[in-house]
Amino acid sequence: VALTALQLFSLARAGDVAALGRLLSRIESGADDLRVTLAEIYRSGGRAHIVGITGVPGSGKSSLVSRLVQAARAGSAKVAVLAIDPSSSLSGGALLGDRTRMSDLDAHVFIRSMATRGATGGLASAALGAVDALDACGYELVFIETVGVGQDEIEIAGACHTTVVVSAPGLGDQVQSLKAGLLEIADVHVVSKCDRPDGAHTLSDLTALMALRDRRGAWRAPVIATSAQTGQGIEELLRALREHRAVQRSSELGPLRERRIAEYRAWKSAEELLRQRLAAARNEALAELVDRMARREMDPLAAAESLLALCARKGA
Ligand SMILES: Nc1nc2c(ncn2[C@@H]2O[C@H](COP(=O)(O)OP(=O)(O)OP(=O)(O)O)[C@@H](O)[C@H]2O)c(=O)[nH]1
Ligand SMILES: [Mg+2]
Repeated sequence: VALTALQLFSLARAGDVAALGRLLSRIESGADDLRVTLAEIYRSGGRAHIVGITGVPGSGKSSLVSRLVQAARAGSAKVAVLAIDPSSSLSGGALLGDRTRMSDLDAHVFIRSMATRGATGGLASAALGAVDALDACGYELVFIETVGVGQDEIEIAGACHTTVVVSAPGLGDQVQSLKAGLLEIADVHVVSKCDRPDGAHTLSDLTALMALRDRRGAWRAPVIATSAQTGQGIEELLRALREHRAVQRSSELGPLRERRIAEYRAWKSAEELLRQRLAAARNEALAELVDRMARREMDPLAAAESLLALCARKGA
C-alpha cells in the first residue's frame, strides 16, 4: 500500500528514517499531494539551526561538512546534511545509495543528496522544503551544501541562519570566491585545506580583504582556517556557528534573518507557482494567441495579459 505524504511525515517524526527518505523523494519530485503536508511541516518546524555551506567547485565543502558532522555528533546533536549535487541528476540513484549507507552508521546522522532541478524545476523550494522536513523531524543542526555557482545555489546557501563560504588554496586566482560574488553572503569565512603550504597565502589574502570591510553591528564574519585532513579549525568553526546563532537569538539579527528568509521563500514560491501556471496556460491557449498575433490582430503584450488572466483563473 502506498502511504500518503502526511503518513510518511508522521512516521518520519516518530523516528522512521526510511519514511523520512521517502518523504524527501516526494518533496524533491514535487508530488501532487504535498500541499497540505508541506504546510504541516512548515508549521511544525523552526527549532533547527540551518547552516548553508557554499564555495566554488572543489573548494572542500563536502570534506568539511563530513568533519563538522563528526564534531557536532560528539556533542550529541542530531545532525542532517542535504547536499545539492549539481552532477547527481545523471548518477542520482547510485550517489543517493552511497550517502544513505554512510548515514546508516549513525542513527543520529541523516545524509542525503538532492539532484539539481527535479521534475518541477523548483530547486530552491524543493531544497528548503526538504530542510523544513528535517527540522520538523527533530534534527537540531542541518547543513545544506551547495556549489557556489548559479543563482539558485547561491541563494539557497544564503537562505539559512548561518552561511559559511569556503575558499581554498590552489584553485587558480587568489580568492575565487570573491569573483563568484560569494563573500558578500558569508557570516563565517573558511579557508579550507590549510594543511597545504599555499594555505597561508589564501588565508592572508582573505583576511586582508575582510579587514577592508568595516562591518559594524552585532556580528563580524570571522575567517577560520581549517583542514579536513588534519582536523585543524573544525572545533573552532563549530563554535563560531553556535556563537553566530546565539548572537542572532539575543539581538535584532535573528528576527531580521528570519524575515529575510521568509520573504525569499514566499517570493521564490510565487515565481515557481507562476511558472507552473504559465506553462499550463501556454499549453491551453498559446496556439490560438500565436495565430492571432501572426495575423497582427493581437500584440505581444495583449497576448501576455491573456496568458496571465488564465493563470489567475487557475489560481482561483
Ligand atoms: N589537502 C587537502 N585536500 C583537501 C581537503 N579537503 C578537501 N580536499 C581535497 O579537495 C578536493 C575536493 O574536495 P571536496 O570536499 O569534494 O570539495 P567540494 O567543495 O565538496 O567539491 P564539489 O562538491 O565537487 O564542489 C578533493 O580532492 C579532496 O580530497 C583538505 O583539508 N586538505
Ligand atoms: Mg561536494
